[in-house]
Amino acid sequence: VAELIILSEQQISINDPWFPRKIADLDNCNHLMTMFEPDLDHDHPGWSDAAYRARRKKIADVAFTYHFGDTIPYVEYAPEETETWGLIYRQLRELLPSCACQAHQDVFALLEREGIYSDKFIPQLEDVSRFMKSRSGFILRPAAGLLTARDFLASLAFRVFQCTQYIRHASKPQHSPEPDCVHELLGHVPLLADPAFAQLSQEIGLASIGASDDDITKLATLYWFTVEFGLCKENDMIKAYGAGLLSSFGELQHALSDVPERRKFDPYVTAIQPYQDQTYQDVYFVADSFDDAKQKFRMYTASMKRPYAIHYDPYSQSIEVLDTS
Ligand code: NLE
Ligand code: FE2
Repeated sequence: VAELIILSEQQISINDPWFPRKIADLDNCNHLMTMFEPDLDHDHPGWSDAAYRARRKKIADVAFTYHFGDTIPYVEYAPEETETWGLIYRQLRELLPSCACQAHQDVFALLEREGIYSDKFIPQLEDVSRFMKSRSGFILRPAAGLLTARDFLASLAFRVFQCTQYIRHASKPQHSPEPDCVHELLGHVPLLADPAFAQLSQEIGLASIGASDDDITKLATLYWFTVEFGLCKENDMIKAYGAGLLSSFGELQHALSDVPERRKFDPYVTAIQPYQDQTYQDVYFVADSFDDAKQKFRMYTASMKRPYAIHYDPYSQSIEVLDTS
């Protein structure tokens, strides 16, 4: 892993950056950000819990041996893990009808009807991935934790969502600073299974391919304030479509309360807004509608500069560089 990280850093600093050309190349796009590792971060809720840390590592390690096309290994969750899941699930289930955007609610209901989601068990990534594939073409691949923005965004270009499989520490169910299976499954999956949202996600991914470090930072910031923490108007009410809100019953209520500041979504402003990732946000961006967010995002990515044009071929699941000379 260490070797890969160094190689990747050299590759992305040169003028003709390396990027995955075919979907199997995503096996090389699993570089982790180290900031939330419970072994390294004293503020992590699991810091003083050695058993939790060992468990999390065991589940996360699957990601390093996984290859594109493999069945995602099933995890046998312990009763206390399922209990944490159930507690969060029931809390969120109460809030979603009044707080979540319609597209999220529609797919969530379908997942329950098909018996894939329930408060009784943690869904297995392989089952969820199959469901998503049939709805929008998105698939999951296991990830060991928070990935670098470049690797994470690149996978979206191929309609692949890198997904953690371990669950947050039981002491802090209402909010986790890092992704975990609750966040991925309850926050991201319903919208990624929605064809229009899937299309937008892939476009964000394609915009990141071969982008400069500065553009990657801006795209990651935009992603943060939209896909993770975005709000949008629906029938004159403000609803959440950001996955970081839809997976945190603490922050979901905070975001829609009178406490935080809410500003109008404008990608050029939002892309440079500083943020922190330890606790609830104090500013959120509200789009006039879900479609408005998509339109504006598209305008922004279309105006990004890249020395060449790229094309995604869905039949071979590969990216072609078009000669623009
Ligand atoms: N704060 C979110 C949650 O508690 O589910 C996770 C955010 C990951 C970026
Ligand atoms: Fe996320």
